[in-house]
Amino acid sequence: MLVRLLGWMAALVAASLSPLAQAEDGYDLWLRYARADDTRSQAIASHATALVTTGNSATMAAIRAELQRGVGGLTGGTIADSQSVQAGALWLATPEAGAVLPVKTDGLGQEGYAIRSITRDGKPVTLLAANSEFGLLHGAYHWLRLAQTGASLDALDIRSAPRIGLRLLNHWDNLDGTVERGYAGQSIWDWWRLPDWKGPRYTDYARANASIGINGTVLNNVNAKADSLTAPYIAKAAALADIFRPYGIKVYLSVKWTAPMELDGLKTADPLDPQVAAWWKAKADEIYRAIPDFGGFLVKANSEGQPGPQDYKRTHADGANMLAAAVKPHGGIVMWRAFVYAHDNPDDRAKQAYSDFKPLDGRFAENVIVQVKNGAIDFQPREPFHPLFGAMPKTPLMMEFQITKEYLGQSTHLTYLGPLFEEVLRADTFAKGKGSTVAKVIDGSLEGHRLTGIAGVANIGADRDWSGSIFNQADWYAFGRMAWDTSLTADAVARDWAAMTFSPDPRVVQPVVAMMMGSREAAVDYMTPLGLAHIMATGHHYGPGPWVSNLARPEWNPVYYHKADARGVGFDRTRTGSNAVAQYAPPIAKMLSKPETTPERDLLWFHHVPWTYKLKSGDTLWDAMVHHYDLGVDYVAQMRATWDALRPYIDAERFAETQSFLGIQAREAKWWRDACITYFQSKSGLPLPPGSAAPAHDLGYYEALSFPYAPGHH
Ligand code: GCW
Repeated sequence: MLVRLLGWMAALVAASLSPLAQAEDGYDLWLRYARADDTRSQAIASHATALVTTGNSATMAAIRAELQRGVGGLTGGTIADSQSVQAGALWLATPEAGAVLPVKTDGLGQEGYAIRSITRDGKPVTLLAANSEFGLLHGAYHWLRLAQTGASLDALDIRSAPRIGLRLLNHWDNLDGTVERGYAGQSIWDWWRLPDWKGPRYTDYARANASIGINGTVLNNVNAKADSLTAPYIAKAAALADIFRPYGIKVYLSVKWTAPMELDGLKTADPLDPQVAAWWKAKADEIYRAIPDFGGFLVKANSEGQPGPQDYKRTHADGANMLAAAVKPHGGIVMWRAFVYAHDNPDDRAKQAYSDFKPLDGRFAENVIVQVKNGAIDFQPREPFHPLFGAMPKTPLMMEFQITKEYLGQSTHLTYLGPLFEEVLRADTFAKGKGSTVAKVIDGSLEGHRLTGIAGVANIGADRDWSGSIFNQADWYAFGRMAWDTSLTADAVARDWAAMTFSPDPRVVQPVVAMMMGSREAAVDYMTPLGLAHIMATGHHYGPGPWVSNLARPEWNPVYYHKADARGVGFDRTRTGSNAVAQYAPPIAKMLSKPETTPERDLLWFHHVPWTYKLKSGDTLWDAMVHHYDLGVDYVAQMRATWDALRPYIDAERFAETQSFLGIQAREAKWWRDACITYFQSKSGLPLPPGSAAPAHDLGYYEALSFPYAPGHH
């Protein structure tokens, strides 16, 4: 027995030394801290000869542990704790610690930090200064990022503070462990075994989020169950809050509007009923007893069948304000979603949120923030920015992005979302003249709001690699970085991510970033070019279904969105149609009122255009559409070739997974192209432009495909 055990152990030791054991499964995300080459490793070590910190809080312990882990991994050495500043030390200090800091921390707020190379008593040191330990934590991650990406650690003079206060993940995680629109396995919240079993993954989740500046998480699906507000589930949420607290991450819950009726038998959920208000107040008190720094509530009401205040002839403001009063004494907030459209409203779906919410501007309590999706329909590969941005100056609005790629290839397509985030944040609403960007609306600077926020629907699950694919990790990463600093470019963020995730070697970073940067446009091209939207197949929203016309609600059918007929294609949202363009500020509305002045990328979103309409290139709309579908397919082929050439530089496991997924993407991009071209050709009746290959099958073939077990659809 013993002999056998020893044999086993020898085998294990051998395996851990062999290169195969170096294969990576993606669990470490961008915090791998892989050993740097010798020159680099020495440079890092010389800037981390000692770690000078004060305080014994859990946050300080987390900072020290992360720096140890990081420097240890990158250099193979250790970084010793020291009481005094020595040459090459990393010195972390807050003004509270009594230090007279040679760096001003004014303007850094409670989360920002400064990193400066200074000389202290004649010795070169790196000072990391902040007003709070959370600021130090973020600064430590910044320094580690510099170390990981091969950036210089000399002559540093960095100041960074977020402009947006709430930078949250929204988990659409259900209590039964499934994740709505989740493509990375089951929920990471092990509700069943919480609050007793607190697995290490929760701490790694907090580390990953803190490293990119995320400071809050909504634990449960907006399609909420009342049960999440029962005592056992509050205790479970409290256990998670305890783990996240040292990392500066607060916990929030989605709530179901009718919880007082479901849980305690109240006769109504009318927000103006005193008993209902009292119930929520008592519930908030109960939550805050368990989670003193609980963030607040997120609410999906009167949307897609969820109950809400309108069921009692009250407004969204009535509902939000009642909940806001309940959490206010504790400093909590309410995030009220504007994603609403009603089955009995025949108006253009794209107009309904604005129509419902715009009249409520100025009617929300001060601790309410309205959460608006980036576009007016639903997380499409491309949408024009939501017309509510800039249209409710008296109400703080927060952004809702979708990190999980419900409509962009889910877990297998490589479609980097950084460019989508950048495009939306930089879009100009013209609400207060030129330069009134969406970023300025949500950071509060345009309209003078102090409550500010941005949320991303998480793409995290129990899969070993967290996000369902290595490249999907980049979307989580980019969301956090761009939420912290909306002026970052998608390209810069991709560079950091690629360097940390794979290697800082330019032979890796350059091609990986090149693949990533065009990948979202490629998905637009092979799925919904020129402003097409929502032509995905029923339910799972994965593959193409432009022909679908049999669903109960008109706006659930792709034909509602593209309106293709023998004459042309597209949704007329000008005055001759739904007039959704009038919801934008006058300069934008004017620009969008004519096809000639509408950006071509949004053409069919706003106009029904003849198939023979001439685009700026001189091509007809039909030819251009086919061309875009071809471009998308070609781009995926290029990504495959680029990735194949990276084989020598990437570990076997992550190389193989990405290679396989790119194969899936290539096949499916072609499927999208062929199915859409076949369908639209059945309307246009026009031949394919020269050089464009005939689709592989006829329309009946594509229509017959069905995927009842596609993941993420619950
Ligand atoms: O994107 C759509 C999704 C639903 C989702 C809804 C929402 C949580 O298809 O799955 O429900 O939006 O955002 O509320």
